[in-house]
Amino acid sequence: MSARKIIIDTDPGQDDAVAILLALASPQEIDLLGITCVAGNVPLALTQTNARRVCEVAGRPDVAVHAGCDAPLQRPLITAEHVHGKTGLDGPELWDPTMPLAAAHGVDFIIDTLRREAPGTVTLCPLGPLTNIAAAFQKAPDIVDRVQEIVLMGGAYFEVGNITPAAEFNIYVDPEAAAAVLTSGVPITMMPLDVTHKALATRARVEKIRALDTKVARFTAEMLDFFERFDVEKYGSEGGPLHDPCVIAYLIRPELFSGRKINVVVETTSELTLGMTVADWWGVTDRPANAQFMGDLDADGFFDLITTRLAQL
Ligand SMILES: [Ca+2]
Repeated sequence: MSARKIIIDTDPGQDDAVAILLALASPQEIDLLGITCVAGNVPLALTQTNARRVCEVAGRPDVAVHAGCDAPLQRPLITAEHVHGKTGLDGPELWDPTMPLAAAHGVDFIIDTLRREAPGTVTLCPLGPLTNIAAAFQKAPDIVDRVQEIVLMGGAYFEVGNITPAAEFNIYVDPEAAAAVLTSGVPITMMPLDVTHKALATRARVEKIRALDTKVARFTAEMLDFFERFDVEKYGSEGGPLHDPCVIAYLIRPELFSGRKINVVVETTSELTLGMTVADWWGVTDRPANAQFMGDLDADGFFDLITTRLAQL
């Protein structure tokens, strides 16, 4: 089997960083065509800088990192420095990246790539608000049918919200973009909080990564040391959830995950539940399924995969 071509669309973010590292460490399964950055966890100037830092840590300054949209489609940006720190990548000692930012706008890179590659051969992997993806579909409707699949981190149902009582952060920041993507007709797999909250970076799991004693492993462990503080205080869990790497792990080992093909609709008008992913888990409507909505994962298998792959960088 040849490696699957993907574009990672991201707002790093410590968990985004681990997702990028996992992709770069898995060339047999994943052909990373490029990275597009979006405003989300922190503003765009920081997310594109952080994405380049992550590529440099991995020894891959050749990866094309593009800056995309700096604000949601219709709303002011909401950020999450309270989770990720003021840089978005707090934890390790940071530096100014020397690899250049690619010239093209992230939205144009998505459009051009989908037009250039054979139809049905490029998977989009959004790890932040869905602004860039929705903007690309809006600007170039001809590319929608050419997408193989969208595998995204976002949404929540039984786990309810992490930015409001009803909504998960990525969907809440740009609900109009999320609604556009979910009604696009592209095959979609979602990693909601229901699954990512089971991917806990416990102390023992972080120490296993640190014990690899490589540059990438130390960088990752230091990020996770910082990242866990917020969630342990908030949820009393044993470690921070590694949300975004679920997307990449699914592409490598889908059997680690289980879920249902169901209908998912994004709330875009209610003040109370804005950005909620209304997931018809029990099939109580006759609305057609539009997403594979994940609910569970083999957390030990997931961390084994991350640890063995990071060892190869
Ligand atoms: Ca993210």
